[in-house]
Amino acid sequence: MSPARTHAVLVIGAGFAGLGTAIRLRQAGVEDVVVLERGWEVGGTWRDNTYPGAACDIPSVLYSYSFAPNPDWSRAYSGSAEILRYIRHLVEEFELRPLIRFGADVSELRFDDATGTWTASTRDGRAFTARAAVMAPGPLANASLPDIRGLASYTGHVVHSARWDHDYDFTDKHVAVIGTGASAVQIIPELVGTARRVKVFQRTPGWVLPRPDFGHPDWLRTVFRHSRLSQRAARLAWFAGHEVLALGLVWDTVFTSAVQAAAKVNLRVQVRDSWMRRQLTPDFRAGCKRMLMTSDYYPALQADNCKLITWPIATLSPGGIRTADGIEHQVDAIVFATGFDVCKTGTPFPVTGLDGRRLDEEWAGGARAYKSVSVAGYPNLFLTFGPNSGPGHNSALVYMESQIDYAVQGVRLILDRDLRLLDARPERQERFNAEIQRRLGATTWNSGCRSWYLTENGTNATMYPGFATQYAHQLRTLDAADYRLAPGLTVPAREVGGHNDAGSGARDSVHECEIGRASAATRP
Ligand code: N01
Repeated sequence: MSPARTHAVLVIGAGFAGLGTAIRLRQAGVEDVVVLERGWEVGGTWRDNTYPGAACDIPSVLYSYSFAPNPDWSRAYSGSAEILRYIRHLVEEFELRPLIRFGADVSELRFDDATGTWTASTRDGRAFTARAAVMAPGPLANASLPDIRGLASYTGHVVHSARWDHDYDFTDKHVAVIGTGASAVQIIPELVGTARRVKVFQRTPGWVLPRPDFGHPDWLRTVFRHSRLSQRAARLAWFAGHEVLALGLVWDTVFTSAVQAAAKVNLRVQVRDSWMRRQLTPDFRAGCKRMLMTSDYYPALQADNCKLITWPIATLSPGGIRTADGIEHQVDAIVFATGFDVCKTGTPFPVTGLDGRRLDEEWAGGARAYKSVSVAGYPNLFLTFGPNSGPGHNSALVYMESQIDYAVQGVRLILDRDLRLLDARPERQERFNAEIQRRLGATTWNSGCRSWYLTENGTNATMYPGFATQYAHQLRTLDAADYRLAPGLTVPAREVGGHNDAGSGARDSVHECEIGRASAATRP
């Protein structure tokens, strides 16, 4: 099916990143933006994660866009419903709904060397073409149901944390929870409050610190409403506090030992039983896996109707879970809080770049990009939460904003200079990645635990080894010298959707004509 016309930009995903991209593109004067969303509502992970207790472990003042502050957060750490309301508010406030194509589940993204355009095909047979594409499918979009032996034989109810079944009533039920990560520690206290009995199957305990949550009093909201400066100051204060945490959570330092000591004090204060404290003491460095921020998890584990099971799961059986000690745990329902399938070595759908190269093939040994946003050989394409862009200590939204604003500069450059190709220089990408991998060596993530940050062979293609400030700084200005540029369009300008004359903001050191047209474009 041939696409109707060539848009300025395709954005894939209508979660936080995709919507933020659309907003910033429009603010930069790029109006012809199409947002492709596979679901039927906006919100991404916050639309999908509706499990009881779902909340953000980063303060809302910081877990929101700096260009769209919300004075009305009800508390320091908001729940998922309030975050989703904020996302929906963005859609209305910035009039994004007309840009979004719902039910557009992208099955392929393909670059046309001759025209310098990307075409996204969707599973329902539609095709959308644009001068540039921004990938914003979210790193945590696909729930992971582990391949546990006997899973198919279990006859009770199965729920995944990221696809909660609100029709199932847990009241008075015997429930098993598999997993003790960031999602599980939020779900377990809620289930303990409703179910008859909860058994928590822990494979690896995590480091836990209390979450300093508090309700925002009316006066604070009034101050926020009347003074943007006060909101900015609060955001800055939270930001600075989290940056300090990097000293212990990103790098394996004496501060890491201090974080562990604080977590051990928390464990000792909250858990009475010494054997249980041993079961809950991690054997890896704090920060290696995501730090768990919760004040009600340990109390829930000690409730009369809750039991922590640390024997490995041997198999699922028709009635429940059999552990390696031979005990059969009969349960009515199993909650899998087992995380997500994260694309560390592939792409969520086939992405075909210059000369027919495939991104999943190139990333088979671990994903790599230039500054996490561009990939050599895939011109005019920008990634949000691309390789090595993840934070371990600060708000994902801070990282996201930097990626978006960098991508917007790239889009402006393509449109303003009428470029066919804006392609990251492979040698700069190589140098960048060598440096990232070198720096990762000193981080807690590479200190020897198993986590979703690492590939099977231990490559860390997920996290950024530095402060959020450093990450944002390197993305502040898109330097055209980092890219190979090719001018000239086969797409007639009048076919391309409108953009105004706002300046690109990209550093003006363009070296054009370095890539030949179409088939003359060579692999690096
Ligand atoms: O998933 P996880 P999550 N048998 O992968 C266990 C974000 N998030 O959904 O540690 C038995 O962290 C696994 O055990 P182990 C945040 O970025 C943010 O909790 O691998 N157990 C682990 O305990 C986070 O990092 C918020 O040994 C199995 C758990 O399942 C990311 O989402 C809130 C198993 C999976 O933990 C993922 O968190 C919630 C098996 N076969 C989540 N397979 C915020 O507040 C897996 N496990 C922002």
